[in-house]
Amino acid sequence: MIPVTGVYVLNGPNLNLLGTRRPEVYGTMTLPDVEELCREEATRLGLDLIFHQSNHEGRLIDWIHEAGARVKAGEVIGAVFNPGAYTHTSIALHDAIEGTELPVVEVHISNVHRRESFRHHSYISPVARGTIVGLGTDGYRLAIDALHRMSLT
Ligand code: CA2
Repeated sequence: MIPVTGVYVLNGPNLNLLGTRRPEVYGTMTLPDVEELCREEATRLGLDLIFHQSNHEGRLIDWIHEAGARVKAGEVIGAVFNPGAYTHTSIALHDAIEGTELPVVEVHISNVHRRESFRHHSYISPVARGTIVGLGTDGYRLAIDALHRMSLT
């Protein structure tokens, strides 16, 4: 029997507003649309999708701990993570990823390097396996694919 394996997709603050305004920066897809595209990609790869969004740092940390424990149990391959503005502020999220050794691919819908200088630094990138920036919501699909490829090596 083939074991069931999952992938987490975690979204930070204000990403529930996707598709409601600022289409020139974030595109027109809503967060439910992003969940649907992630589910399609996960299903194509034979993975279960665990998709969450929270505006609360502690909730995101709890999911990172949960995902890290499930990677160690062989139940999931890692997490795609768009930490929103916590990218630029959160040592706690950095420590959670480092402490759990959770394989993370960091995703940003917009090209943060073409935006305000305060968006240029990420506390997440040093503890991520890789980062996808500025490719729109397609970045989520690419990140799931990248985690899947990493899990095969
Ligand atoms: O580009 C990204 O994915 C970001 O992680 C999005 C964050 C931003 O703080 C990061 O610097 C880059 C913001 C998410 C808020 O999304 C909104 C969507 C529609 C309207 C307002 C906010």
